[in-house]
Amino acid sequence: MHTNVNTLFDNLWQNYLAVTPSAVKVHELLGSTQKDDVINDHIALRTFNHEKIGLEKLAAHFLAVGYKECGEYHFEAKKLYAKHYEHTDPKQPKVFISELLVEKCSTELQNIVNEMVANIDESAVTGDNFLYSGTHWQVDADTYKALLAESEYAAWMSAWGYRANHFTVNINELAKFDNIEDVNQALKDAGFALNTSGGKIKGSPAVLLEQSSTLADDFEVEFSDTKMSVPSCFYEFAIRYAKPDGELYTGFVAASADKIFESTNAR
Ligand code: OOG
Ligand code: NI
Repeated sequence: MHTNVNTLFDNLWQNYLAVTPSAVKVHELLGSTQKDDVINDHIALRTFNHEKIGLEKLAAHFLAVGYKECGEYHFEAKKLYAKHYEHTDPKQPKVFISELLVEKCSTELQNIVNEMVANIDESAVTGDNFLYSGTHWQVDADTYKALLAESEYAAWMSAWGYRANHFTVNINELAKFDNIEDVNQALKDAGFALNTSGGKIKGSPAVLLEQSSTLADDFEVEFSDTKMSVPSCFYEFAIRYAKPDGELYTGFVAASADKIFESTNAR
């Protein structure tokens, strides 16, 4: 496990950039006049609720560098469960970790996932690089498609594994923008495709959080039998509003998160 939070995020960022070429363009567009470039509100990771690599196993890496568990979220239809974590230093990005509830899925999916997970070396899970170690297995293109038919999330995991699936621009900290509509317009003008599931803007000032996101880049994956481009990772944009006590809301909104997951759907 890492002992330094900045090293952990630097590595997650480099690993994310390697399959998300549009992320650099997002920074150029939104952060170019700022000396500190873009501040990230949060990142997200995905896994399966398998004992060996469940969300608590991923969370342990963040607890080790000063994070605390905060909220939990349920996604019935997508068969997902998630928790979010915050650092004692509020300037560090929040972390959203979800897991697929595999036992709620078909036997076929369970068999595929069990085979993937069996390939993970137990000792790798606590290794420094686990959170940006990608896949520990190789599925064939038909297996990817079979997973996709049942769970886009499971298919994404089979192709990309352990890595940050998105970073999130903290709009509150941007110098050039002070609302999400203008951010979305600038992204549209620059040619980015946004996730429109549930509308371009998820949430509202009433729930203290508004979010939007790009659709994931398409990036080539080497499946066991062929190479194929599939959705990799995306960028999210979030603006937070103050609670009655005057402090910005720091949680997530399940109804919005449900739609953000769809940023890795095929275009
Ligand atoms: C996470 C989706 C939820 C948010 O900010 O609500 C989310 C994912 O796609 O893995 O990021
Ligand atoms: Ni997010």
